[in-house]
Amino acid sequence: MNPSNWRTYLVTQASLSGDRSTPDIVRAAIDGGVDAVQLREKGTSARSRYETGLEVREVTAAADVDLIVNDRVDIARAIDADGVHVGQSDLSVAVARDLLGTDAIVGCSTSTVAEAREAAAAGADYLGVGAVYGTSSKDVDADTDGIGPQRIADIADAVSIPVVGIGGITPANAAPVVEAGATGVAVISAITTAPDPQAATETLAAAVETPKEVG
Ligand code: TZP
Ligand code: MG
Repeated sequence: MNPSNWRTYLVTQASLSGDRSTPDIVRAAIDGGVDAVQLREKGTSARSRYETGLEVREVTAAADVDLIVNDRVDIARAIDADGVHVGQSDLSVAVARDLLGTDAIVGCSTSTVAEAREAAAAGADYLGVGAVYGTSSKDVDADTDGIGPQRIADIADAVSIPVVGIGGITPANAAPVVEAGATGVAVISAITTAPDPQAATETLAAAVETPKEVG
């Protein structure tokens, strides 16, 4: 698939999955219609990320769902992921592209218009923009304040690649993110901590698909 078709994007985090494994959460999200999965798993070793990644690759490949690896180009290669997602302190978009080749999907985290323009110029295929709303999922010890949907609009206006909103997004507040110009939304907790991750994915997908009310 192409990032411009991503409406719902699951970012994995085993520490928030309760007694379910990351592949269990991914399977449920796929059954709920998720379009892309990012293997993130902060706080785990490279070996464990690789092993979980192999399982997640099998599940996503069978369903034809895109798999992206956070930060680590080597793990993306090792598990034959569709691409990598780099942040402002990771390998650059250009280096990731060099290492993975033209067919790979390279995404980049940005929170300002300047960062967004730079990532797009360097050849990113999509941007993760956030944190849109406050969230405690990014750093375990700190709440990240939100940049708000207006920043999504500013960035979507400034670049011509897909923009995926991330950070504190739930079915209740997802609509303003896509109305601001995001092509999709990425979530950790809205799916991962849900009692029924499949139903949570369906609800999120419906919130993103629901057209703006007119009149
Ligand atoms: N990047 C910006 S906010 C965030 C990441 C990885 C965390 C998103 O998690 P949640 O639980 O959907 O707020
Ligand atoms: Mg990173």
